[in-house]
Amino acid sequence: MKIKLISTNKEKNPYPVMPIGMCLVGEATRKAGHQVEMYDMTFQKKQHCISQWVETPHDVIGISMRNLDNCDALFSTSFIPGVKKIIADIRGRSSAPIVIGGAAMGVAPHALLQEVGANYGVVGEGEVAFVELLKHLDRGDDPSVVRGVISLKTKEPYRQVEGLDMRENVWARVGDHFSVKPFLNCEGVYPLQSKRGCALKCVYCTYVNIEGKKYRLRDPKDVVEEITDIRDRYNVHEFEFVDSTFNLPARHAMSLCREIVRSQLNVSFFGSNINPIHLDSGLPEEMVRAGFRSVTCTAESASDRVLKGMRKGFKRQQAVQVAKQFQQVGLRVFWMFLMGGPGENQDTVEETLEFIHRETGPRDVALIIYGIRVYPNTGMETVALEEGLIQQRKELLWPVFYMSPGLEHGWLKKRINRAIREDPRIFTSNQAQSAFIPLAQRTLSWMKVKRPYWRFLPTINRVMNIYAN
Ligand code: B12
Repeated sequence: MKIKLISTNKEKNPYPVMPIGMCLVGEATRKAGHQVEMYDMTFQKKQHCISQWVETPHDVIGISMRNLDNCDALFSTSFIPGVKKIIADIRGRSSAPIVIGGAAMGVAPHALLQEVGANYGVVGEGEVAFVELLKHLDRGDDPSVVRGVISLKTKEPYRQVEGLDMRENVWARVGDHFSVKPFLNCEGVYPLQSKRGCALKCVYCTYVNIEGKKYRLRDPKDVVEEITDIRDRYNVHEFEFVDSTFNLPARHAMSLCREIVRSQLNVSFFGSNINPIHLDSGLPEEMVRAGFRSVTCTAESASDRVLKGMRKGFKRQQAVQVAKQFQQVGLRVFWMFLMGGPGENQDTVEETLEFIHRETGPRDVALIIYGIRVYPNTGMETVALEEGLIQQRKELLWPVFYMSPGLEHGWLKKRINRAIREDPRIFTSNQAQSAFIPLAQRTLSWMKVKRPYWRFLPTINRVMNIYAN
C-alpha cells in the first residue's frame, strides 16, 4: 500500500523536537513492505504545502500528534484546533482513511479521535498496531479489532497496548527522511530511547498510560550501534535519552553507560530525565565518563508533604543526596518543580525554595511550573474529582490545572518573583516563553557555543531584573 505520514508538531518550546515517533512507525511500515512517504511540519510555515503533498496517490494517511497542549497554566495553548484544521484540509482533497497516532492519543484517545475527525486511532506505540491496521484495511476487514486501534464505533473506554519487545525494535533514522540541522541549530538534540515503560506511580503522570508500566529494555550494544550510525551518517554528536526515567532500572542505565564508555563514541548527552527515587552511587560518575554534559531532574517538590501527595516515592533527603551526587561529579542539573500539588501550602513552597537556594549546584537552574495539568486515568483526576475541580471522569482534552486549595495564586506569584530576584537560577514559563529565546538559541548555535544553552538563563534573569528595577 502507499502510505503518507504527517507529523503535525510545530512547537518550538523549549526547543523543536525531531519526529522520532512518526519515523519509527514509518520505518516499521516500510519494513512490512509498504511504500512510505513522510512529511514533518516543524519548520513549515504554510499549511497549503501539505494540501499539495496529499494530492499524489496514496491509500492511507497517518497523522502523528505529539502534544495536546503546552501543559502551561500561565500561557496555555491547545494544539487541537491546528490538527483539526489539517485533517479537514486533507478531507477536502483525499478520500483515504485517516489514522491518528502519537503521544497525544495515549493521553485522551477517544475524545481526541472524535474531536479531530480521523477514522481510526492508534493508542500507544504504533510500530506493530499500525502495520496490523493496514493489513486489515487491505483485506477490507474492520481494523478496530486490532489491539491498540480504536474507531469512532469502539465502545471500551480505554485499551492499553501490549508493548513491543524492545529487542526487536527498528531505528528511527530521522536524518534519512529530514534534515536534522534545523533542529540542532535551535538547541534540539537527537532523541534516543534505551527502554520503554515506567514503573513509577506519580499522581499526575501520563507515562504509564502511554508506555505501560513494565520496563522493556534495549540491549546496550544495539543502542550504541544506533548512536554510532547516527553520528557517522548525519554527523550528529549531541543526543538525549527520551526514556520516561533514564536512571531506572539502575542496572540497565549503568550497563548502557559502560557500553558507551567502552565504545569511545566521542558524543555528548544532555537533558535525560533523572528521578531521585534511586540514583546508583556510581552512576553519575559513569554518566560523565560516557559524555553526559547535563541532566534534567524531575524532583517536582522538596517538601515531604507534597512529595507524598504526588506519590513521588522519595523524600526530600533523597533529592538532597542526588543534588550532592551530581555536584560531586560536576554534572549540571536542570531541576523541575511543580508548585501547587496536593498538600502544597506556603510552608511547603518555602521548603522547596530553600532546597533550590541551598542544595542545588551553583551551575544548575530550576524551572518552576505553576499548577498541575489534570490528565485522565491518573491519581490527579481522582483528587480533582474529590475536591470538585472536575465534576465527572472524562478524557480532559482541554487543559484543566490543579492548584492546591492551601495556596493562594497571588501569593505564589509574588513569592516566586521575589525568589527569582534573589536567585536568578530560578525561572518560570514567563521567561521560558520569551520570544527572545529561539533567537538566542540560534545565535549561540551559529557561534558554536557549547550546550546546554539554558546555562545562560541566570544571566538573562539578571539583565531582566536590572530592567525591572
Ligand atoms: C522526552 C520528552 C520530552 C523532551 C523531548 C526531547 C527530545 N529531544 O525529543 C522535552 C523535555 C524537550 C519535552 C518537551 C515537551 N513535552 Co514532552 N515528553 C517527553 C516524553 C517523556 C517522551 C517523548 C518521546 O520522544 N517518546 C519516544 C517516541 C518514540 O514516542 P512517541 O513520539 O510517542 O511515538 C510513538 C507513539 O506515540 C506512536 N506514534 C507516534 N506517531 C504516530 C503516528 C501514527 C500514524 C501512528 C499510528 C502512531 C504514532 O508510535 C511511536 C513509536 O512507538 C513524553 C512522555 C512519554 N512517555 O511519551 C512527553 C510528552 C510527549 N511531552 C508532552 C508535552 C506536553 C511537552 C511540552 C509541550 C511541555 C513543555 N512545555 O515543556 C514540550 C513540547 C516540546 C516540543 N517541541 O514539542 C506531553 C504531550 C501530551 C500532552 N500532555 O499534551 C507528554 C506525553 C508528557 C505529558 N505531560 O503527558 N518532552
